[in-house]
Amino acid sequence: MGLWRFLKSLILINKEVPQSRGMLYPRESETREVRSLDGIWNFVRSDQTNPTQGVREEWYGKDLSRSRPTIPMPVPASYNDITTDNLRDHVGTVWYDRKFFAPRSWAVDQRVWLRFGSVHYEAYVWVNGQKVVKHEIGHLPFEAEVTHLLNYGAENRITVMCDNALIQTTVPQGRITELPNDDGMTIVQSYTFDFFNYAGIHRSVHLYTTPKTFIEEVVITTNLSKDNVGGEVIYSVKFNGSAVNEADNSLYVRAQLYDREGKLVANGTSDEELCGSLQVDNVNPWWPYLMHPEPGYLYQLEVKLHASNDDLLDVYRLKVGVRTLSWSNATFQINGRPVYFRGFGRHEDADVRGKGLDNALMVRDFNLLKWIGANAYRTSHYPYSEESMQFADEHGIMIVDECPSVDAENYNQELLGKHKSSLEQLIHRDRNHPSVVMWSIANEPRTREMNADSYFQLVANLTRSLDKTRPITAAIATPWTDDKAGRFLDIISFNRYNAWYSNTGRLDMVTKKVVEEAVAWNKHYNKPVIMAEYGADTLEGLHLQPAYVWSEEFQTEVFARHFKAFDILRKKGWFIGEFVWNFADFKTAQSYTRVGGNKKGVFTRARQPKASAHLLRKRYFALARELDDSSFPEDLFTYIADMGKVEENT
Ligand code: BDP
Repeated sequence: MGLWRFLKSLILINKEVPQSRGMLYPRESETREVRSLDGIWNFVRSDQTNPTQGVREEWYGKDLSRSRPTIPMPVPASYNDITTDNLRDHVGTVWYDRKFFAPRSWAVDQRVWLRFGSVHYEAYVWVNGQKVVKHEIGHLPFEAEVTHLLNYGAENRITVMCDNALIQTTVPQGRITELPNDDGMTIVQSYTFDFFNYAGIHRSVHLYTTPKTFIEEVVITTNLSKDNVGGEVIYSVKFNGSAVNEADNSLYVRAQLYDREGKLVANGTSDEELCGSLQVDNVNPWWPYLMHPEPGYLYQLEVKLHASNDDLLDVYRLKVGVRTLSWSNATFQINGRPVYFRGFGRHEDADVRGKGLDNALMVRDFNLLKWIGANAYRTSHYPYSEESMQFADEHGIMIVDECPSVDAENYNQELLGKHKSSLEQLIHRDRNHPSVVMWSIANEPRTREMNADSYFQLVANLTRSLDKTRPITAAIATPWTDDKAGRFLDIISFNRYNAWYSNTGRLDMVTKKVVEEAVAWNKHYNKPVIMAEYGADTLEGLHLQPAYVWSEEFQTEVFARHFKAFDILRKKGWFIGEFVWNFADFKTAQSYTRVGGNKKGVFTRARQPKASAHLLRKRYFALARELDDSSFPEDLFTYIADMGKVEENT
């Protein structure tokens, strides 16, 4: 590296990131129609050694099947585990297409939008052969207006090229290398993060209509009076399009708030900036699961955009939870009450469909979260589906919302730009969810490396500038002695695998180490501390007594040793949460440390409990009873004997 390039690599400059626009979750209303394009699409994989061939040969100009033989591919789903050949390990571009009709009625006086919930990692989209949109970074939605490209009352074609290649300037990072194999040379994708790089059209594809002048954005914040009796919903709306007549610049918004029973509880008219606030008497605040008998209380906000002559232009409805968050150097509070997080790190991962949205799995997972008494999870290590965020709102599950940066290293200007952009897009998408209580700006970044301090200062500054209502964390594994990022966070989260990656098998080397490390983090930064990951790989059905690594007994014991540490730490006042790694077993890249994937799940990949799940359930409900006065589920303890006498005497 020349001297100049070396010096340049030392300096990271704060550059603006592009601002997201629109992207409200597609919802029907009296002014909007929504159509799903989910289903079976046609699919072609490119030649790995010639990934841009399809673009050069303009495959998007006609049906894919006229350029290459196609195979059927479900949307939404990862494409990797659908076929029986090695599509799983394909590196580079793949193509999808399908046809759809645009009804004649859509031709008049409206706009049509094409929206993707997420495509991993990079997507190029054409409609009827015309380029529509390009989007980089998986797990985040993107959309474009296609009004001018559609044939109304006729058939249309949508074509998507998706590229899964990860390099040193993508988020997350990876490396592509060319290696000799038995047939010559082959392209290999490698990455350091510990989950399979599933790819494809992962979430739903929608067409939706809006009026010509429409509600483009709604931003909500909420307040509560000290006694939690009075609530306030503050809204700010942006519209797009010209007012009905050119001279008419004075659009306004009517906002109406309905409770769960559909009763109107507040309404008002916006100011000229389309902002306003609604006061709610005897409010039902949004509470986390088990912190209140009625958790996840949501109101419905109806936003109506009017022209100055009172004509109704557009209507959009969204759910609103009224709650406040506050934090200090020792606590995190919701509605003025301290929160202790009992939760999980998770993955969007399942057999066959990989990271594809699956409503059945999502509902099962929430049933399990509630069964086990958890009140939170981190969207490790990327944004989860919008549908799951809505579900968390409704069920009172708190979310630590993580951007897709995992194992960040070799900090450089381009990476910084994309990392910041991923947070900008995430905050834009999730800012209205009451369930989102914290932003996680990275998982296990290499924070001892050169430039980690200026890099994370810039990432944290951007996050704070976009949302001051939520604290910032990052899950750090670098020892506190070497870490350069913690000082930019509000809450310290650390990941550590005592008795697993360090001192393997030594159950007697857990409790003290966890206590010592948490205390050290707190002393060093004077901030609240969460243990964001701990755990042990466990092969379901493997029983070994005394406990031995990989057995169900071992996982259970590892948990118990951590619980002891957490209880010592809770007394110190600044230790605010425990997150098990992981909710369920999940797929990883192939490695000799992974038997069919990462097996640190408390549930199997098929979402059945391991022995540790029953122990964890007892702890989480015990904590809920101690801290939030909730009651035990009837089946929490298995009957063993008539304990009446024993209980009476204690
Ligand atoms: C942590 C990572 C997580 C891994 C876990 C493990 O944050 O993604 O899956 O270790 O190795 O370091 O199980």
